[in-house]
Amino acid sequence: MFKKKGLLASVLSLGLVLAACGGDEDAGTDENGGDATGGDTNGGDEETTEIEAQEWRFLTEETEGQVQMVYAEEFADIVHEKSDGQITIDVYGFGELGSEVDAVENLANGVIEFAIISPGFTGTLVPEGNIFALQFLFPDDLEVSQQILNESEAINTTLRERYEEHNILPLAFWTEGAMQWTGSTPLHNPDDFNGFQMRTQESPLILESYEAYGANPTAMSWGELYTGLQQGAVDGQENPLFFIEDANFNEVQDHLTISNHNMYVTMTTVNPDFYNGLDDATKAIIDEAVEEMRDRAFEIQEEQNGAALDLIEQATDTPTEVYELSEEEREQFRELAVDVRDFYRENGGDYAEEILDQLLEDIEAAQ
Ligand code: 6CS
Repeated sequence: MFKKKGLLASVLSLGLVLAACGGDEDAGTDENGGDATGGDTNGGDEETTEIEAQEWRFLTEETEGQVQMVYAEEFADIVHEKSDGQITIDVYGFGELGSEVDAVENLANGVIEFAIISPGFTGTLVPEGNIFALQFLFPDDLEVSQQILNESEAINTTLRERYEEHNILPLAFWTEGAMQWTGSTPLHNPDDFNGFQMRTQESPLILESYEAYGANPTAMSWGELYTGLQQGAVDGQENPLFFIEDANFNEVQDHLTISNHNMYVTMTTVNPDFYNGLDDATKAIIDEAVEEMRDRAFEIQEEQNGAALDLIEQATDTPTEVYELSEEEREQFRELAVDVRDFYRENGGDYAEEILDQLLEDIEAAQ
């Protein structure tokens, strides 16, 4: 079982002897063709691996029950089980170890071992990561888009390397669902964004995208967003439905637009010095947990986003008018959004052009 924060990060000296044959069956092989569990060969038939008892920290940007927290808790359970109880991961939620931006720094400095980091908070550090802010870029079919996130070389090699240069190692890029708009006024076409105070994450390209619609975007932590919307400091925001409902933004917003203008992308990340310093057996446990969580992450978001619209519609004390954009209306936004790709090419760092061109090819191939 995962432990949800609060335990001392003591490293116990006890080791567990796992018989490679009876322990972790799919640990794989190392580059020498040997057992990737890194076991000693004692001259006999039995290879053994010692997994040292350890306690790691995993920080998310969300709160209990939300998609990232469910992900991190299940990830922790898998690692605990695969290590035969030797590895415990303490999961921390939003704000428990600083802001979303502090999380990026803490991960890179090794203060925490794992974090879920959304590229929207790394926009100035890793400009190439702004690619995920480009609206109407990925296919509307979320399963196809997730497959692209899993397989695209532009993302999993070229972009991943840019993060590694900043001491952030992305292990998986995954979606938390399609994003929708909420507003204090209706948002049906680009004119409705004229002068609209839009709350965004930190990414310069998210700001640019809303400026292209004529809005006045402001970056703000989601921890301040409910009050910001309630008091009119901002007029609206974008997020997947599960997040809008769970953070109660619908309570303080009269309008919800089903726009599907982009998907929310996040990353499972690890501190590279920590990860590269682990023995092969321990690394294999992490890698397997990451693989197992790929489909699970999709299911978790699908389930939560699937339930959220009904919950918003049932909240009749704080009614929110739901409007779904027509394809013609979406086309008006798409035309303006496509122009922002040039801004990314010019301002998205040295590899922006290469990443965008390769990704466009990957998207075409996937469709
Ligand atoms: O809007 C935000 O900032 C937050 N949205 C989600 C879906 N997850 C965490 C993030 O910080």
